[in-house]
Formats: sequence, C-alpha cells, structure tokens
Amino acid sequence: TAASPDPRTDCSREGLRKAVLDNLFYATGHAQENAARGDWYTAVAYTVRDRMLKAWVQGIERIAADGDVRCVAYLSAEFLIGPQLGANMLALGITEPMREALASLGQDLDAIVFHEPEPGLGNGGLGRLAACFMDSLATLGVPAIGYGIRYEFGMFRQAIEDGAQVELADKWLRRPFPWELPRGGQQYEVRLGGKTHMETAPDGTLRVQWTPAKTVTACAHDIPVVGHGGTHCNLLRLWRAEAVEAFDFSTFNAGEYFSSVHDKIFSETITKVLYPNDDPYQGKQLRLGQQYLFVSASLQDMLHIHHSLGKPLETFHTTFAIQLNDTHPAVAVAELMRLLVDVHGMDWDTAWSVTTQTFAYTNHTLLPEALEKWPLPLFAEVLPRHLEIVYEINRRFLESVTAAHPEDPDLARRLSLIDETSPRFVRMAHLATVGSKAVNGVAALHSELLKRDVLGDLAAFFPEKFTNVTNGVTPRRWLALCNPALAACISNRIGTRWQDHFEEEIIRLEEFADDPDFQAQWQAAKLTNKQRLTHLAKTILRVELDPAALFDVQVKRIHEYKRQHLNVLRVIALYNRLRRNPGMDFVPRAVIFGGKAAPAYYLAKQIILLVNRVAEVVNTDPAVAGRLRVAFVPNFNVRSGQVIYPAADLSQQISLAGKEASGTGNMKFGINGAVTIGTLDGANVEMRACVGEENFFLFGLTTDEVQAVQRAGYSPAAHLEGNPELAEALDQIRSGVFSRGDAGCFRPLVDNLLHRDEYLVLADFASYMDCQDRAARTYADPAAWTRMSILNVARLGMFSSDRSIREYCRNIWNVPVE
Ligand code: 26V
Repeated sequence: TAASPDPRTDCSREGLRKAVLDNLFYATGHAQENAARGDWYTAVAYTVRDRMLKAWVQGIERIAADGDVRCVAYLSAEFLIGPQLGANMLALGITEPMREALASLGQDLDAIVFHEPEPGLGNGGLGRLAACFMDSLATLGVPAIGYGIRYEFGMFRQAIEDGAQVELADKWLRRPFPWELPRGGQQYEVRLGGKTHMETAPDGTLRVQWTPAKTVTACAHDIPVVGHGGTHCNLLRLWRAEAVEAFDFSTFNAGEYFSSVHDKIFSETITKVLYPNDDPYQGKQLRLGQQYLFVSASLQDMLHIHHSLGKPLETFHTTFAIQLNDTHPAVAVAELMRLLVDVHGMDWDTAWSVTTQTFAYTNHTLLPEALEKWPLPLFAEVLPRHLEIVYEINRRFLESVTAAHPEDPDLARRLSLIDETSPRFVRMAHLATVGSKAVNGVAALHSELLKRDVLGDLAAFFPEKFTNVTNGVTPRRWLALCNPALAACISNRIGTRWQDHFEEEIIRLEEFADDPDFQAQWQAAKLTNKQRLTHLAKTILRVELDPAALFDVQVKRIHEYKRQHLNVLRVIALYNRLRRNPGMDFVPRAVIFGGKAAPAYYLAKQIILLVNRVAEVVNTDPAVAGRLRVAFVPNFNVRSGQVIYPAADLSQQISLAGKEASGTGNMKFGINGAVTIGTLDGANVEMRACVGEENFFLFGLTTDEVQAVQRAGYSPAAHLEGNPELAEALDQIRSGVFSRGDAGCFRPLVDNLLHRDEYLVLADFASYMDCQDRAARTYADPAAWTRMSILNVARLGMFSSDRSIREYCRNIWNVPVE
C-alpha cells in the first residue's frame, strides 16, 4: 500500500481540506460551526505556510552553508509586501485545489483572501519596489535576505471625512500575523548615544571605545518569500526593538521600577511607526535611531553568518553583496567600518577596501529637497562614534579630491560628506556614493539626470561607479494574481510560461492584436474588471460608475510634482464644456483618483479636498447626466491597487518632466492593458519607446524645455491669456464654485498656481487637454483602442522586475543568475 501523504505537505484538494479543518481547530481553537471569517483566514494561512516551510528551511540552509555563492542583502527601511495569502498560493500553485477544498466546506476563498489585513510597511513606490525585487530574487533562485524594520504601525490608514483626508493608526498586528516567525535566537544589541574615548588594548594598540547612553535589543522576525513554482524560498528579516532586559526584579525599588519601565518604553518606541516620506526629517532623532537599529542588527547578522562559514573577515564582500535602497540605510557604510575596525581590530585600509566592495547604492529621487541630510548636532548625539568615522572617511576622500583636481579649489566643498552651510549637515547620498562600488538610478532618464545635475560632481569624480537599472514590477502579483480575467485570456493564447519568463513570452501576444476573437475576449476581461471596480465604488463610495465609460485613473502618492491638480483642472474644463453644450458628442468618462498625502503636506491635502469637492458638484449635476463621473478611492494601498490597475483604460502619468525618478504604477497599469497618457518623465520614456509612439499619448514639456523655461523666468499667469478654459477653471475654484460658496477655501492652492507653480501645471495644461481629446477620440473606436491595449501589454516585457534583478545580478552584484 502507498504511504499516506504527509498532512502538512499534501497539496491535493482532499489533503488541503483536511489540513484547513485541522488548523481551524488546533490553531484557532474553533469548531467549524463557530468559526468567523478571521478564523478561516488563519486556518488557510497556516495550511499554506506549512507548504512553504520545506523550501524555506532549505533556502536558509543554503545561505548558511554555501559560502561560494554570494548572497544578496537588500537593505531597505520599507518593504511594502501587500497581502500574502493569495500571492503565496499562486507561487505554490495551489489556488484552485484550495478554492475547491474551501467550497466543499461552504467557504469562499476570495472572501477569505480579501479578509487579510495588509502590512503597510512602506510609503509607496520605493517600498513596493523592494517587495517586487524580493519576489523576483526568489523566483530566479538567487539566495537573498531582505533586511528591514518591523513597524508596529505601518503607513497610516486614510479616511475621507467631508472630503478631507483624516489619518488613522494602522493596527495591522491586532491579530497575530501568520506569515512571520519570531526568531528568539537572532538578537543583537544596538547602542545609541553616549561618548567615545581612546583606550589601550591588551596588545598595546590604541582603540576607540564607545560608551553608549542606551542599549536596545533588535529581534528578528522572519517572513518567507517563496518564488514562483515553490522551489526556492528566501527570507525577509525585519527587526523589532526591545528593551535589553525588561525588568530586574531582584534589585528594584520604586524608583528603579519606574525607570526600568520607562526605559522599556523608550526602546520599543524605536520601531513603533513608519515615517511618511515627503515629511521633513530635521529634528527626527527617532528616525535616525530606526535607520541605525536595522542597519546595525543586519550587519551584525551578516558578520555572524559569514563567521559561521569559517571564512576570514577580509573576504566578507565575497559572502554578501549589500544593496542600499536609497540613503535610509546609508549609515551602514560607517557602521561596517566601525564593526571591522573598532570591534574586530582590522586596519582602516583593509576595512575600507572590504566596505567599498560590499555596498552598492540605488538613488530614487530627483528632488533636491528629498536628499537626506542629518543636522550634525543630531547625528553626533545619536551616533557619536559614527560621526568620527564619517569625518575620517571624508578626510581621506577630500585628500584624494584635492590631489586629483588642484585646479578646482571649490570641488572639495561640493563633494564633501559634510554640508558646511550653517547649520552643518551630513550628506547621506555622498556617504553612500563614496562607500559603494556602484550607484544607480531607476530609469534611463533618471540615471542621466543624476549624472548631469543631482549628483553631478560625484559622477564626474567617480564616472565608473554610475549606472542605470530601470525598475520593474512582478508580473505574478501585478497580472497573474490581480487580474485573473486577463491572465486567463493571455494563457489561452500563449500558455502560462509568461508568469516567470515575462519578457520572452508576452511579446507573442503581438500577433493577436488585430484578431477579432482575441479582441472580444480582451474586451470582456476588461469589462469584468471594470464591473469589479464599479461594485467597489458603489459599496464604499456610493458613486455610480458606468462600466462602459472610459476609466481614466490616477492612483499614487499625492504630491505637487505628480500634478494631480493638473488632472483636476482638466476635469473642471470638461465639466464646463458639458454644461455649456449638453448635446455635445462626449465620450463618457469615469475619472478615478486615489492616494495618500503626507500628514503635514498642506497643499497635497488641499488637492484631495478639491478632488472630492469637484466630485460632489460634477456627480450631482443633471446637465452632466452621468457622462462624467469623479471618484476618490480612500486608503489606496496594495490591496486596492490590485482591483484598480486591472480596471483602468487610461493611465495618468503626468508628472513634470525631470521630477519622477521612474514610477512603477505606470508599469502596473501598462501590463494590465491600460494605455498611458503621460509626459517624457521617468520610465515613461522607455515604456513609450517599447510600445511605440503611436500607442502612447504624449504631451507636455521635455526636461530640457522645463529647465529652459525656468532659467528664462517662468510666469504662470501668462498661460491664462490664450486659454479661457484654464482661466475659467481657476476662477471657479477661487470663487467657491467647488467649495460650497466658501471663496477662501482653495486660496492657497490657487495662489500657488498663479504666482509660483513650481511644477509648471499651467504651462502644460493646453497640451494636456489636446492630448486628452485625442485619447477620447481613439477610445470611441473600440477595435483601435483594444489593439493599442494589447500591444501595450505585449511590448512591456522588459518592465518585469525579473529583468531588473537579472541586471543587478550581472552588472552590480556579480551573482550568478540563469
Ligand atoms: C521623499 C521626499 C522627502 C521630503 C520632500 C519631498 C519628498 C518626495 C519624495 C520622497 C521619496 C523619495 C524616495 C522614493 O520613494 N522614490 C520613488 O521610488 C520609486 C521606486 O524607485 C520610483 O518609482 C519613484 O519615481 C520615486 O519617487
């Protein structure tokens, strides 16, 4: 007789059914009759996790045992991993048997999947990119550890109250998170504050001693990241801060009791909450503490792994390739030097050689104000020893600068790791660049502008370091999982290999672009997705959308440079056309917005209010008769993205040229069959080159034109003269048409546009309107539009994060990959 299958790995329908019931009883303590949706979720999650563990344990063993393969360590303050259950079932290939198993128990898998609270451990693009990269690393079988922070409160939950954003705490850990394993064995002490002094070591050499003011413990929590097919599993290791010792009961008197509790509270504050970006960091001691905690714990962990392989310290860079995801972990350069020199007694030159062969740095922004710099006094207070190390790195670096360029005496000031204006700052991008062997931007244009403007002097000094790796997104989550209708339509024609060989396979759709049968199936899939979003809008927003309308979508963080207000001005202009001429030929549109504003970003919050006020007027005006609808989807996150991207016809990527580093939403929309209307910014440039200019709606000034306009002295009001539609829209906003008669309401926003308009909204308005009209005319021809949609998907193969990761492996990490 055949051996009975292992109840924890059996993936048959019957096996899954038994395992779910078993977990329901033994993990949640509920009989089937009394189980709530959350209990079913827990039972299913444990059942899936069991089936990942074998690959996981093997993956960890591989990292810990095979010193010949360089392991990638991706250091990121954010990992926006999104809901896990659906993605993990997809990777293991057990979605359908699980669906059937649950159906036989009277349960609906989709409802259970939808129940999972989402870990919002990131702000937006940067954190989600890290999660897509982890997915691709596992799928490509590259050994990797993602190191980050386990925030107790992730990105705030956004509610809309009377049109305005309200921030609520994100209690994602209210119920235990079934995908993490707390690792009691992996704990490291991290020191903060205090003073340094010189001390003579037993061997007579002088060493710096750091006497910290505080010590906290970093505790590892591991989340498995399983690759497509389920064979390879990597690890996401997130750190939580804990008090070194919770209580010392033997010695306490009342005073010590309270101070020890106080100390515990301070320690645990460090990983309490994620900082929203586009939030000024000056004065944010705790944020530097967060960054240092996860960096120090991660490096100690890597040194521990390296040591356990029995390899000498000088070869650390052959065990790990460390990628710095922006400058948030850049203090790692100084920390690795400290660990090698102060703790392990290595000489400075050897340590510097190891360090600069270990790190590589990715920059993610072109906005000068977004480059991290720490006020020197703050840095000195939190990390006194690291400031000394930064000074020493800088002294040696500037010596080499002056030696190489005696003709440019100002160069040292511009390249320095210290900004000498008062107050003085540590420039984290400079530290990251000097300490790394490679620096990359995240799209071709961005990498060029980095070299030309943002990091121009550094790039001229280290030309060989600077390179580009264009971003990508995982086609598993962002097509196979979120868009089952379109995925089935694609797989019917070209099979399923596109899921893990996207670039190679998806291009095969090209030949079906004009096939009437295929077009009909494609349109049916899109309609299904639009109905799904229509249902969501109706239930949570009470806004009635028409699935036949052109779904015109802008979802992303709210920021002036992304120009949601340009989109709103266009909506108002369309509204005015309809009111003036109700009988006009008009392609019905649903204009959908979503995104969070940083809590302290006043103008971004005004933009949200304006969208909601315009929606209120437009959606209730009988003259419009439903042909124009506006909706703001609250709390845009990974989960709602998975419903929104698949339903879009038109993707709005309208940032001012030269401001958006890459964008990744543009790619998510594109592979779900939305056509882009956009500027020549970020990765839009490469997307347009791939899909063909005839399949992309282009408008707006180019980067060079923007710079020319700004150099010549931009005057926004000049753009009102030839454009009565624009003047009218601004006038209506100012006079209270969209603020229930309150004329003062949007004054800050309107004044900004009329007198400053840093992001050239008014300059691009006319070009945007024309382009929108072209898009509407094309949409009115379904065969032409569907052809564009199919060709967009077919030709966006290179925007898979698998391609990005292959490039990192080959050009930066020197790690073998298929
Ligand atoms: C930070 C700040 C700080 C203060 C002032 C304004 C501001 C604006 C943005 C940021 C965030 C910078 C880092 C970031 O999230 N970059 C995003 O990274 C994505 C992944 O590479 C990329 O697709 C986006 O274009 C880029 O904005």
